[in-house]
Amino acid sequence: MASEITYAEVKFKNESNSSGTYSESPAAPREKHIHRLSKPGSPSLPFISLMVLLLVLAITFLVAFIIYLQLLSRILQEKSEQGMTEKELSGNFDGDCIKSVLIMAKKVWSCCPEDWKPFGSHCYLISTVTSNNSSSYWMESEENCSRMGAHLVVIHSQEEEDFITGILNTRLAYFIGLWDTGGRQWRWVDQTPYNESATFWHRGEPNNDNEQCVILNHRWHEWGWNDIPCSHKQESVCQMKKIYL
Ligand code: MMA
Ligand code: CA
Repeated sequence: MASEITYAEVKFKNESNSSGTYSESPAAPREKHIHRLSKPGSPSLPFISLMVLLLVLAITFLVAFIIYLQLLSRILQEKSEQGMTEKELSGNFDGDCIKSVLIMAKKVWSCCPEDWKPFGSHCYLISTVTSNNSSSYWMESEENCSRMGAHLVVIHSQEEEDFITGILNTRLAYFIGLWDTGGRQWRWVDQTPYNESATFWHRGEPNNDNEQCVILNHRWHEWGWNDIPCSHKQESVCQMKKIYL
Protein backbone atom coordinates (compact mmCIF):
# COMPACT_ATOMS: atom_id res chain seq x y z
CA MET A 1 0.00 0.00 0.00
CA ALA A 2 2.90 2.34 0.82
CA SER A 3 4.56 1.86 -2.56
CA GLU A 4 1.22 2.41 -4.19
CA ILE A 5 0.91 5.85 -2.75
CA THR A 6 4.54 6.73 -3.52
CA TYR A 7 4.09 5.80 -7.19
CA ALA A 8 0.91 7.80 -7.48
CA GLU A 9 2.61 10.83 -6.00
CA VAL A 10 5.61 10.69 -8.32
CA LYS A 11 3.43 10.33 -11.31
CA PHE A 12 1.34 13.24 -10.22
CA LYS A 13 4.39 15.47 -9.57
CA ASN A 14 5.86 14.65 -12.96
CA GLU A 15 2.65 15.57 -14.60
CA SER A 16 2.38 18.90 -12.85
CA ASN A 17 6.11 19.65 -13.35
CA SER A 18 6.02 19.09 -17.07
CA SER A 19 2.87 20.99 -17.78
CA GLY A 20 2.32 23.06 -14.68
CA THR A 21 -0.99 24.19 -16.08
CA TYR A 22 -3.16 21.42 -14.62
CA SER A 23 -5.71 22.53 -12.10
CA GLU A 24 -6.45 20.42 -9.06
CA SER A 25 -9.76 19.06 -10.31
CA PRO A 26 -8.79 17.27 -13.63
CA ALA A 27 -5.65 15.85 -12.04
CA ALA A 28 -7.60 13.82 -9.51
CA PRO A 29 -9.44 11.44 -11.92
CA ARG A 30 -6.31 11.06 -14.04
CA GLU A 31 -4.36 9.94 -11.02
CA LYS A 32 -7.03 7.40 -10.35
CA HIS A 33 -6.76 6.16 -13.97
CA ILE A 34 -2.98 5.73 -13.86
CA HIS A 35 -3.27 4.04 -10.54
CA ARG A 36 -5.54 1.36 -12.01
CA LEU A 37 -3.45 0.69 -15.16
CA SER A 38 -0.08 0.30 -13.59
CA LYS A 39 -0.96 -1.14 -10.24
CA PRO A 40 2.26 -2.89 -9.18
CA GLY A 41 1.76 -6.64 -8.74
CA SER A 42 -0.95 -6.78 -11.40
CA PRO A 43 0.11 -8.61 -14.66
CA SER A 44 1.81 -6.60 -17.37
CA LEU A 45 0.98 -6.95 -21.08
CA PRO A 46 3.99 -9.19 -21.99
CA PHE A 47 3.16 -11.34 -19.00
CA ILE A 48 -0.48 -11.72 -20.10
CA SER A 49 0.66 -12.52 -23.65
CA LEU A 50 3.02 -15.18 -22.33
CA MET A 51 0.27 -16.70 -20.21
CA VAL A 52 -2.14 -16.73 -23.18
CA LEU A 53 0.53 -18.37 -25.32
CA LEU A 54 1.17 -21.01 -22.66
CA LEU A 55 -2.55 -21.60 -22.32
CA VAL A 56 -2.92 -22.05 -26.09
CA LEU A 57 0.05 -24.45 -26.09
CA ALA A 58 -1.41 -26.41 -23.18
CA ILE A 59 -4.80 -26.69 -24.92
CA THR A 60 -3.08 -27.79 -28.14
CA PHE A 61 -1.15 -30.51 -26.30
CA LEU A 62 -4.28 -31.61 -24.50
CA VAL A 63 -6.25 -31.88 -27.76
CA ALA A 64 -3.37 -33.77 -29.42
CA PHE A 65 -3.19 -36.13 -26.45
CA ILE A 66 -6.96 -36.78 -26.53
CA ILE A 67 -6.79 -37.51 -30.28
CA TYR A 68 -3.86 -39.87 -29.65
CA LEU A 69 -5.80 -41.69 -26.92
CA GLN A 70 -8.85 -42.00 -29.16
CA LEU A 71 -6.73 -43.47 -31.99
CA LEU A 72 -5.08 -45.86 -29.59
CA SER A 73 -8.40 -47.08 -28.19
CA ARG A 74 -9.81 -47.48 -31.70
CA ILE A 75 -6.84 -49.64 -32.73
CA LEU A 76 -7.17 -51.75 -29.57
CA GLN A 77 -10.92 -52.13 -30.09
CA GLU A 78 -10.38 -53.17 -33.72
CA LYS A 79 -7.84 -55.75 -32.59
CA SER A 80 -10.17 -57.25 -30.01
CA GLU A 81 -13.07 -57.25 -32.50
CA GLN A 82 -10.82 -59.04 -34.98
CA GLY A 83 -10.07 -61.70 -32.37
CA MET A 84 -13.78 -62.12 -31.66
CA THR A 85 -14.68 -62.42 -35.34
CA GLU A 86 -11.93 -64.96 -35.86
CA LYS A 87 -13.41 -67.03 -33.06
CA GLU A 88 -16.98 -66.65 -34.31
CA LEU A 89 -16.06 -67.63 -37.84
CA SER A 90 -13.92 -70.56 -36.74
CA GLY A 91 -17.06 -72.06 -35.16
CA ASN A 92 -18.89 -72.07 -38.47
CA PHE A 93 -16.08 -72.54 -40.91
CA ASP A 94 -13.64 -74.79 -39.06
CA GLY A 95 -11.04 -72.06 -38.58
CA ASP A 96 -10.31 -71.73 -42.26
CA CYS A 97 -11.14 -68.04 -42.54
CA ILE A 98 -8.35 -65.66 -43.36
CA LYS A 99 -8.82 -61.91 -43.03
CA SER A 100 -7.12 -60.08 -45.85
CA VAL A 101 -6.95 -56.55 -47.17
CA LEU A 102 -7.77 -56.22 -50.85
CA ILE A 103 -6.35 -53.57 -53.19
CA MET A 104 -9.24 -51.23 -52.44
CA ALA A 105 -8.35 -51.38 -48.73
CA LYS A 106 -11.56 -53.32 -48.14
CA LYS A 107 -11.28 -55.89 -45.39
CA VAL A 108 -12.69 -59.28 -46.33
CA TRP A 109 -12.79 -62.80 -44.96
CA SER A 110 -11.94 -65.72 -47.22
CA CYS A 111 -13.43 -68.96 -45.93
CA CYS A 112 -13.69 -72.66 -46.64
CA PRO A 113 -16.62 -74.77 -45.38
CA GLU A 114 -16.06 -77.26 -42.58
CA ASP A 115 -13.76 -80.18 -43.55
CA TRP A 116 -12.52 -78.36 -46.67
CA LYS A 117 -8.82 -77.44 -46.78
CA PRO A 118 -7.79 -73.97 -47.98
CA PHE A 119 -4.98 -73.38 -50.45
CA GLY A 120 -4.49 -70.18 -52.45
CA SER A 121 -7.89 -68.95 -53.56
CA HIS A 122 -9.53 -72.42 -53.38
CA CYS A 123 -10.87 -75.03 -50.96
CA TYR A 124 -10.28 -78.78 -51.31
CA LEU A 125 -12.26 -81.76 -50.03
CA ILE A 126 -11.08 -85.37 -50.00
CA SER A 127 -13.94 -87.86 -50.55
CA THR A 128 -12.88 -90.10 -47.63
CA VAL A 129 -13.42 -87.22 -45.18
CA THR A 130 -17.22 -87.14 -45.60
CA SER A 131 -18.09 -90.72 -46.54
CA ASN A 132 -17.03 -94.25 -45.52
CA ASN A 133 -18.01 -95.79 -48.82
CA SER A 134 -16.54 -92.95 -50.84
CA SER A 135 -15.12 -94.53 -54.00
CA SER A 136 -17.19 -93.83 -57.10
CA TYR A 137 -16.99 -93.82 -60.87
CA TRP A 138 -15.47 -90.69 -62.39
CA MET A 139 -18.85 -89.23 -63.49
CA GLU A 140 -20.44 -89.96 -60.11
CA SER A 141 -17.49 -88.29 -58.34
CA GLU A 142 -17.86 -85.18 -60.49
CA GLU A 143 -21.62 -85.08 -59.81
CA ASN A 144 -20.95 -85.40 -56.08
CA CYS A 145 -18.59 -82.38 -56.19
CA SER A 146 -21.10 -80.52 -58.34
CA ARG A 147 -23.87 -80.98 -55.73
CA MET A 148 -21.63 -79.11 -53.27
CA GLY A 149 -21.05 -76.21 -55.67
CA ALA A 150 -17.62 -77.61 -56.54
CA HIS A 151 -15.97 -79.75 -59.24
CA LEU A 152 -13.27 -82.42 -59.39
CA VAL A 153 -9.91 -80.84 -58.68
CA VAL A 154 -8.15 -78.94 -61.46
CA ILE A 155 -4.37 -78.69 -61.10
CA HIS A 156 -2.40 -75.91 -62.77
CA SER A 157 0.88 -75.67 -60.84
CA GLN A 158 3.55 -77.66 -59.02
CA GLU A 159 2.57 -75.85 -55.77
CA GLU A 160 -1.05 -76.95 -56.12
CA GLU A 161 0.00 -80.53 -57.00
CA ASP A 162 2.28 -80.60 -53.93
CA PHE A 163 -0.43 -79.20 -51.63
CA ILE A 164 -3.02 -81.74 -52.81
CA THR A 165 -0.75 -84.77 -52.69
CA GLY A 166 0.34 -83.61 -49.23
CA ILE A 167 -3.17 -84.21 -47.86
CA LEU A 168 -3.79 -87.56 -49.59
CA ASN A 169 -3.35 -91.17 -48.46
CA THR A 170 -0.52 -92.88 -50.37
CA ARG A 171 -2.46 -96.19 -50.33
CA LEU A 172 -5.45 -94.73 -52.23
CA ALA A 173 -6.05 -93.32 -55.71
CA TYR A 174 -8.11 -90.18 -56.40
CA PHE A 175 -9.98 -88.99 -59.49
CA ILE A 176 -9.08 -85.50 -60.71
CA GLY A 177 -11.10 -83.26 -63.03
CA LEU A 178 -9.25 -84.26 -66.22
CA TRP A 179 -10.71 -86.46 -68.95
CA ASP A 180 -10.13 -87.43 -72.55
CA THR A 181 -12.84 -86.22 -74.93
CA GLY A 182 -11.54 -88.76 -77.46
CA GLY A 183 -8.28 -89.19 -79.34
CA ARG A 184 -6.18 -88.03 -76.39
CA GLN A 185 -7.81 -84.63 -76.23
CA TRP A 186 -7.50 -83.77 -72.55
CA ARG A 187 -10.00 -81.43 -70.96
CA TRP A 188 -10.37 -79.96 -67.47
CA VAL A 189 -13.88 -79.99 -65.96
CA ASP A 190 -13.75 -76.21 -65.29
CA GLN A 191 -13.00 -75.57 -69.00
CA THR A 192 -9.57 -74.00 -68.23
CA PRO A 193 -6.98 -74.87 -70.92
CA TYR A 194 -4.98 -78.08 -70.64
CA ASN A 195 -1.36 -76.94 -70.48
CA GLU A 196 1.12 -79.69 -71.33
CA SER A 197 3.92 -77.94 -69.42
CA ALA A 198 1.95 -78.07 -66.15
CA THR A 199 1.10 -81.79 -66.13
CA PHE A 200 2.25 -84.39 -63.63
CA TRP A 201 1.88 -87.72 -65.43
CA HIS A 202 3.73 -90.74 -64.08
CA ARG A 203 6.48 -91.92 -66.38
CA GLY A 204 4.90 -93.86 -69.25
CA GLU A 205 1.45 -92.31 -68.74
CA PRO A 206 -1.01 -91.70 -70.30
CA ASN A 207 -0.69 -95.06 -71.98
CA ASN A 208 -4.10 -96.31 -73.09
CA ASP A 209 -6.76 -94.78 -75.39
CA ASN A 210 -9.40 -96.79 -73.52
CA GLU A 211 -8.46 -95.11 -70.26
CA GLN A 212 -10.21 -91.75 -70.53
CA CYS A 213 -10.26 -90.58 -66.91
CA VAL A 214 -7.36 -89.54 -64.70
CA ILE A 215 -6.33 -90.43 -61.14
CA LEU A 216 -3.67 -89.16 -58.79
CA ASN A 217 -1.84 -92.10 -57.20
CA HIS A 218 1.37 -92.93 -55.42
CA ARG A 219 3.61 -95.19 -57.51
CA TRP A 220 7.27 -95.97 -56.77
CA HIS A 221 7.42 -93.43 -53.96
CA GLU A 222 6.08 -90.68 -56.12
CA TRP A 223 2.73 -89.02 -56.68
CA GLY A 224 1.60 -88.64 -60.29
CA TRP A 225 -1.24 -88.93 -62.79
CA ASN A 226 -2.42 -92.08 -64.52
CA ASP A 227 -5.18 -92.56 -67.08
CA ILE A 228 -7.64 -95.30 -66.10
CA PRO A 229 -11.10 -96.40 -67.27
CA CYS A 230 -13.83 -93.96 -66.11
CA SER A 231 -15.85 -97.01 -64.97
CA HIS A 232 -13.38 -97.79 -62.18
CA LYS A 233 -14.33 -96.77 -58.65
CA GLN A 234 -11.85 -94.46 -56.94
CA GLU A 235 -11.63 -91.81 -54.24
CA SER A 236 -11.79 -88.20 -55.40
CA VAL A 237 -10.81 -84.62 -54.62
CA CYS A 238 -13.31 -81.77 -55.00
CA GLN A 239 -12.32 -78.13 -55.41
CA MET A 240 -14.23 -74.87 -55.10
CA LYS A 241 -13.40 -71.17 -54.93
CA LYS A 242 -13.11 -69.71 -51.44
CA ILE A 243 -16.12 -67.88 -50.08
CA TYR A 244 -15.50 -64.14 -49.53
CA LEU A 245 -17.36 -62.47 -46.68
C1 MMA B 1 -2.49 -100.55 -64.75
C2 MMA B 1 -3.41 -99.37 -64.89
C3 MMA B 1 -2.96 -98.53 -66.06
C4 MMA B 1 -1.52 -98.18 -65.90
C5 MMA B 1 -0.67 -99.38 -65.70
C6 MMA B 1 0.76 -99.02 -65.42
C7 MMA B 1 -2.05 -102.63 -65.69
O1 MMA B 1 -2.65 -101.39 -65.83
O2 MMA B 1 -3.39 -98.57 -63.74
O3 MMA B 1 -3.72 -97.35 -66.17
O4 MMA B 1 -1.10 -97.39 -66.98
O5 MMA B 1 -1.17 -100.13 -64.60
O6 MMA B 1 1.54 -100.15 -65.28
CA1 CA C 1 -2.81 -95.64 -67.60
